[in-house]
Amino acid sequence: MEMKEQLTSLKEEAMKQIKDSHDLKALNQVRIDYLGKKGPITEISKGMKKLPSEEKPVVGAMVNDVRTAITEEMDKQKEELERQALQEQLMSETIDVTLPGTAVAKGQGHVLTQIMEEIEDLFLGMGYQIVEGPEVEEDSYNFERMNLPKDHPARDMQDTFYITDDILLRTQTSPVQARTMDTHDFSKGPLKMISPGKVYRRDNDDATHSHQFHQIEGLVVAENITMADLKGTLEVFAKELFGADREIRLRPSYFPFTEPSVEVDVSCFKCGGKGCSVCKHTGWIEILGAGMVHPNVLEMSGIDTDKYSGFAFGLGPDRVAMLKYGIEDIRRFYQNDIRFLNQFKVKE
Ligand code: 2NL
Repeated sequence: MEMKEQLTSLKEEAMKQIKDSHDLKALNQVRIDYLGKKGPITEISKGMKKLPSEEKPVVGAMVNDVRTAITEEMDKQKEELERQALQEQLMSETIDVTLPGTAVAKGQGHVLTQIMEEIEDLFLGMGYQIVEGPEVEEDSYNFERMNLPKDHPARDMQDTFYITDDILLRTQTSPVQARTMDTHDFSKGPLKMISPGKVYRRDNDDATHSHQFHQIEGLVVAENITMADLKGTLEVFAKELFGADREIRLRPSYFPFTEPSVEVDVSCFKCGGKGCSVCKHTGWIEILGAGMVHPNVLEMSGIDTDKYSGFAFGLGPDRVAMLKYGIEDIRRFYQNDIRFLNQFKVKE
């Protein structure tokens, strides 16, 4: 009888200690203390030999019950401790998704890149292709193909960066257009292109001159192209770039590669034509040179001038940006002062 009481109190004691175990290590210690080789349950099992044979099965069953009860309680407690540990881990790893994120400093394209892309988009919309080409060019493509033979007075050697006798830094982007005219298949349709890019002049840099600047030239060659096509195209361009109220006017001019040649003015976007400091009180701002492609230029690309004619124009994105934003020194574009560049944020 003594043994049964011993077992009952042993069970109660073990149950209490299991409940008081707050981590897996403590729980495991309880297992060793009660169910281990040197524990009381094992001791009692050994002592059973001395019991009278009728009590053996009763006490034996009790020992098994106590062992099972302790084991089950320990499994339960283990599960509970693991659940708590997981809960704590989840809590500690919780992130507040409503917290404001880290602001990422966002840059933007260079102001000249912005202007050039705006002009490119505009001409893409009118079905033009954009063609780029080398900045290091052959003299023949830069000058001769533009109707400026080697002895021509308009070809100012002083103004050109020569690398060798016949290799130079291009002074305009027209060599790209000459190369495109050479290969264009007119049976597949008209040639409509613009060529944006860097150009070079051997100048001393000052507020209005830079030895490297930008040009966008346009060229259309097809059957029945006239001055009216040129004027209509440039009118659309001026209105899209400077505002729907803009008008253009053409003044006679001279370029060796166009005949006739014109200078193109846009009515002042600042004062609307009344006269202000931007248009120097004339109401007009000069933004382009243009004309009908000189027959010599077409013929040098093997184009039949009885069948085809074309117009061409050239504009300076640097000058357009200076006018648009009131920038008074062209060198600002190339100094890359972040305080200057950051003033031309792209609108979202
Ligand atoms: C300017 C304005 C111009 C052209 C560029 C051109 C291109 C070819 C044939 C004929 Cl392939 N012309 N380009 C035409 C007129 C003006 O640039 O002020 N240039 C000094």
